[in-house]
Amino acid sequence: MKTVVNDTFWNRYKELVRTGMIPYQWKVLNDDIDIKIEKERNDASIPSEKSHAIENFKIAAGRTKGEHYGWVFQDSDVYKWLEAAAYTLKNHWDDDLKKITDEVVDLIADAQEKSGYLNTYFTIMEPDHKYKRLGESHELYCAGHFIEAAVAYHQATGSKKALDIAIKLADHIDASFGPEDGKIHGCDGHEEVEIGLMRLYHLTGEKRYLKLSEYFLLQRGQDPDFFKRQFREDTGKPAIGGLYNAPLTYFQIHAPILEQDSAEGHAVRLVYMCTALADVAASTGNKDLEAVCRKIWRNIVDKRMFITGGIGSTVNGESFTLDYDLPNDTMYCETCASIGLIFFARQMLRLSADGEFGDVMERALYNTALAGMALDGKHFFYVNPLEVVPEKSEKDPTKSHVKVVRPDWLGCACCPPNLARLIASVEDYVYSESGKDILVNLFIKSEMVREYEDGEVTVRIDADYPRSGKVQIHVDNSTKEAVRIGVRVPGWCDKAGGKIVAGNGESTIEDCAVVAEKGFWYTECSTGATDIELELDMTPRRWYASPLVSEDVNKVSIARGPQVFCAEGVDNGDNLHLLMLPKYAALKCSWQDELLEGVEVIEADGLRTVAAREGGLYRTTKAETSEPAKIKMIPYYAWANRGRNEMRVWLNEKE
Ligand code: FUB
Ligand code: ZN
Repeated sequence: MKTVVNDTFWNRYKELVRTGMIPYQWKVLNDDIDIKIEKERNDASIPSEKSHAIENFKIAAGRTKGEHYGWVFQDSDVYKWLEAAAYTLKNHWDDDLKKITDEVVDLIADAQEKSGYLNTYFTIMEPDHKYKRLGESHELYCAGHFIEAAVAYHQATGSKKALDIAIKLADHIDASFGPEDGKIHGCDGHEEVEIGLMRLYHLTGEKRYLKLSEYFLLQRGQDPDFFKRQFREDTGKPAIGGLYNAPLTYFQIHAPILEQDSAEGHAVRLVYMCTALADVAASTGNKDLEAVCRKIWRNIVDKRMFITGGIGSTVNGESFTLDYDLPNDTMYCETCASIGLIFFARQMLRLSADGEFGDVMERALYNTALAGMALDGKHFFYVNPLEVVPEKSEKDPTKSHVKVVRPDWLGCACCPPNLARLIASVEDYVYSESGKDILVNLFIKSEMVREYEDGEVTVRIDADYPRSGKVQIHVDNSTKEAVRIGVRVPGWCDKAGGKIVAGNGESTIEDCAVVAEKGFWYTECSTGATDIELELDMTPRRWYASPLVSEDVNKVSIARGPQVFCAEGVDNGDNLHLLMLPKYAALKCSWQDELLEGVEVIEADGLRTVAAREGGLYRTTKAETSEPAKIKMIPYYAWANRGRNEMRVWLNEKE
């Protein structure tokens, strides 16, 4: 499948990655820019003087002298950047960028040890402690990111340079880990290598990589004391303080993976684990692994996901907590966690064509993932709140992780380059294959070509989504047989219509020419051209949380299409908790070209509680009155682009 995106909304982002994020991040990784790097929360031990990521490679490569600086997983910032650059090159060749990426690959090659081992922290600081503290070391996590980058780089440039390093690294890992005697019987504290190995398997067809990925997954929970035992036995100095006190759930090792049925622990780790698990399940047909994916998926989507597609309810261990625990103002909702959820959803679509996977992918993409970055592409959130009062973030230590304005960069910079690689490869999420069927998952203006033995099928989406709900899909089938196109009908849309125009005439989408199955409308497209038109009702909708979410009782959230909206102080004044949106107030939409690079705005006649002057902090009577207030909302992803101010996704509702 080859897809090219040509979309108003996404082209702006892709251009931002190409012209803004990639050059900016390159400078940051080289410490070649005057910016303020913020600690992600009040914790003096967080390294935030500089990035030093490229310098670490230079030292490991023997080109310069010095000590490693930064998190033990600092290398992964470079790898994710390289992966984003590779996708960008694929879409938009650029000799200058190619030259830089080539140099980076050469540097990485020099930093790789003869054995194939690759990790600057351990090469520089603890050469005798490799693979000896896997609970914290992130060695395999970094390896996974490099392998992913190398595959992308090879696919974009045709060069084998990075791939050779990746194969050497993967083979070194394969020789070091596994069930055989003499190998380490363990896995990494942070899942990721499993994803990288699967990508290498898909590219090379080498089954060893698939087996190794599966081994690492199945190893989770088999020996729950493994990380602590390694730590007790190793004499090296801890690279991440306190990690060994984390509960087993943090690492998803509390139970053998086949017995896990809920989303536990560190949210990014969990979704990365599930991404690989679903990939292995889809690639091998292993129904037991698939069942685990489905159970964890259900738990996330039914009980542990914020309306914005954010996951992770607490800063403590950046983790899930319990069902229905979705606090709007202390949550974590790390950008990387939503990105990981998108990866997971994409793999689930390989397991079955169920529109819900596309729904969640879209929710996470258009809300939390994009909110992770400012509209200028140079400021980033790590944590994505649904409710913010700036003073509370500044003065309440339990909210120190909830930033109010996106920093230039973060001590732990996992999110910015993760976002760059996601946006740079967004075309990979638009369509997917389900047997012979082609699925349209996202409504991004694009063209996709899929080759068959006797011809090809081209699918062209014409849309201005999410601004408009009108989606036109043109299919050209040059093969001899009919091909089914499944178009996702979003779960958020209760009114969808459309029509199909094929060689044999026109029919409405309700006709029997279209089969509805699990959130997809299927059309048989015979040889020749077929036009499918989908009309999604973009009227803003009121959404309510399950009453079991205590935080959201009597509150309402507004969404238009896939976009969740929020109210900001700059439009509505302070004390957003005093605003009330009447249950039947009309929600008026208008497109505002000049605002926030062009956004839909939703306005409503609401009310604001006027606090009674009399009475102290506590009263026996409710003497408050209310006054009319215009409520103005913008899409959540665009919040915090107009300075420090309050923000709220869930508003009080007035019956
Ligand atoms: O541990 C590596 C990355 O740093 C994780 O994925 C993020 O959650 C952050 O903890
Ligand atoms: Zn992150």
